[in-house]
Amino acid sequence: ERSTSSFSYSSYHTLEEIYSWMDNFVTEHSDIVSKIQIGHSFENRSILVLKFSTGGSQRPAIWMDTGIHSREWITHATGIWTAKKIVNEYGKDHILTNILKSMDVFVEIVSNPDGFAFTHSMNRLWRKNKCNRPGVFCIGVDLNRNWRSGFGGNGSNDNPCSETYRGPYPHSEPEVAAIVDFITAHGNIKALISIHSYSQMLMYPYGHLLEPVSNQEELYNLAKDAVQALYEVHGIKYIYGSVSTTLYVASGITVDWAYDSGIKYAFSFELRDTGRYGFLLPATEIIPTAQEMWMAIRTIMEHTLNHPY
Ligand code: PAY
Ligand code: ZN
Repeated sequence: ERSTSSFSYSSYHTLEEIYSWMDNFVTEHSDIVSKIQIGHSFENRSILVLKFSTGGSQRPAIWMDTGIHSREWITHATGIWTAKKIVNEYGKDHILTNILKSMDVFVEIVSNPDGFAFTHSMNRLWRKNKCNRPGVFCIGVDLNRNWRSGFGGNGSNDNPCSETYRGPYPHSEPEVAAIVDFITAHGNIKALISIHSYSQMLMYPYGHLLEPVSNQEELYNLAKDAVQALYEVHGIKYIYGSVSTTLYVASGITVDWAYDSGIKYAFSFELRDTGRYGFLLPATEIIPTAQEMWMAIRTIMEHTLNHPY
């Protein structure tokens, strides 16, 4: 592909297609988009982040990741559509325009490139990364159990053969360490949105504790507003609350680490559906899923802009 005009936003794509779309996208929108390599995966693939910025240096920023779990294909597709939406809406939508006048947005679309390649070549339902350590019989660490906050607690597993294997120690996986190092070095990330599927939920910390976080009332009200904005697009219902009380107890997850690192607006989405198709969501649902999620993340970004800290 030589340009993004021939790219189908309503289809699922391979890693190679996504990486070449990214190159074209950055070239075509070089005024506001650039590409940053933040690390390499276990199998040495590039880990890439799109940066949306209208200037400044180390502006307060919003982080979004999709595809931490490789089988959750709707999340990569939604990330791509959202990147395109950001460039389309800049200068048109007053809220997004205001956000980009004073903040940057980072989007990591393929957060687990090895796992994603494997879902195309060998096993469509692969969730973990592809790490392979001497003396360890099974392959892969769950990248949503490998973070320091609550590492090793309930809802994570120390058996390498488990789907929720936490890994040998916090941030042992290069895909997690790349994000941790990037966000820490940046030092000015104000909101983090981690996208998963499926279940139709919008959640905030904690996953590893049942106790409410200190700004839980604010997060609850913001989640409520975001879910309402989402509902108004296509009438799809998302439930919301903390991870531990809405879904289940899970330890070592991205949003808990973000929150404990000082990012007080930390959210995870579980996109469509509620289980009819699950991870195998038909491609016809990509655009509606992305359209409604856009209204929810726009709500979160606007609140972040209006509540500086
Ligand atoms: O969004 O971080 C979150 C919640 C925890 C997720 C996890 O277990 O890592 C929830 C699951 C996910 O998206 O990975 C839910 C899906 C349906 C699953 O695989 O069980
Ligand atoms: Zn997931």
